Amino acid sequence: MNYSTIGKLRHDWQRQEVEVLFKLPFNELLFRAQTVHRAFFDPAAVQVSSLLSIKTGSCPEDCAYCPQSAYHDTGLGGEELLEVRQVLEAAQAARAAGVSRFCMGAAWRNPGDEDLNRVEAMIREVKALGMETCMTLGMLNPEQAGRLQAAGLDYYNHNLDTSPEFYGTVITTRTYQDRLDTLRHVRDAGIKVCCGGILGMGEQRKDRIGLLLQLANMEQHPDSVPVNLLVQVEGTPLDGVEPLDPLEFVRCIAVARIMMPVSLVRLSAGRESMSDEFQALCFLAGANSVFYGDKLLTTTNAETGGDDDLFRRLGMQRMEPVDSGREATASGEINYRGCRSS
Ligand code: SAM
Ligand code: DTB
Ligand code: SF4
Repeated sequence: MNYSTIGKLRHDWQRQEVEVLFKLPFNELLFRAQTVHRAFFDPAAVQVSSLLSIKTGSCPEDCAYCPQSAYHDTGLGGEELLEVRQVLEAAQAARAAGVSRFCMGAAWRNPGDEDLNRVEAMIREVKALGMETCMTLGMLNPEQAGRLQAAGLDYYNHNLDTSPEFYGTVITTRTYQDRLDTLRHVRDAGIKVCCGGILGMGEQRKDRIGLLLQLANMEQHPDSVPVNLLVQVEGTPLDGVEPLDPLEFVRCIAVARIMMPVSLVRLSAGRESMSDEFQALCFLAGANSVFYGDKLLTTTNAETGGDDDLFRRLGMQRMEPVDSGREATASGEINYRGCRSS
């Protein structure tokens, strides 16, 4: 790696150079990722988000990993969209637990225009608590993205999930291009993009590289990159798939950090099955965000008591919202707000 390139955002990554990164000796790869990480972030700071499922189950999509798909019998019933008051109560509890960003997810293919009225109220109420807001509601058209932006939404989560080549074996009811289109509408509306994927679905390294290339070669890197480790759920087609080697997962985090130096890289679903040492390696590789709270959307998360203990033992502190802000100019120079800039 040419260290003089640290500080430049690149959008022209070639498959071959990413393969070279993956093949580096583990210690060399982690050293490089650490070097990049420290150029832009305090390595002891971790951004903390929490999740709430605002509309659970009976989803019309067939995502093979997901317990909420109506195609799979996972014992989850379909629920109605929560009331604003219920969402507010959950957000207040998260704020009291020191969470800075509140993420709300709905098991929809896309939101209906009527649903958005209530969703907009949720955004306003949660923002009024002084928290950052994130929504993941499925596909959006440009008008819907504009409405969410006007309501004050900070982030929209919409994952590419895997490489374009592997995608068709996981989801058939919506295309890769549909996802790219939604991401474009979100970006054009001026909402920050949260976009990542899932590892451990039986994909090969070339697919993990394919996903990272898609993310890092976007015109603007996603502001936040959730890296999920598949949570295997009984009744889903991916239950029982060969688990991913933890060191390969750590390599992916390191390569994501190198390719997207100023993005928050979130250690997302799957932490419950990871040892403390596995998670510590992920933080060393450049992960600097987690979902905190006893529940993800429908499955259990790592326990908060264990997380508090882990952060204390690792000497990590929670990042203030301002620390995750950054501005990259057209020339690729970065003006970093709140975090270390050299
Ligand atoms: N329905 C919306 C959509 O798919 O865009 C939003 C909610 S969906 C549950 C959000 C993301 O959660 C998915 O894109 C996927 O990456 C992740 N996810 C779902 N089930 C998972 C699982 N079992 N393990 C890991 N990640 C999962
Ligand atoms: C993301 O990438 N991971 C989160 C969030 N975005 C919405 C969801 C994880 C879901 C895990 C399975 C469940 O709890 O239902
Ligand atoms: Fe539905 Fe989202 Fe689950 Fe796919 S990932 S089945 S779209 S809730």
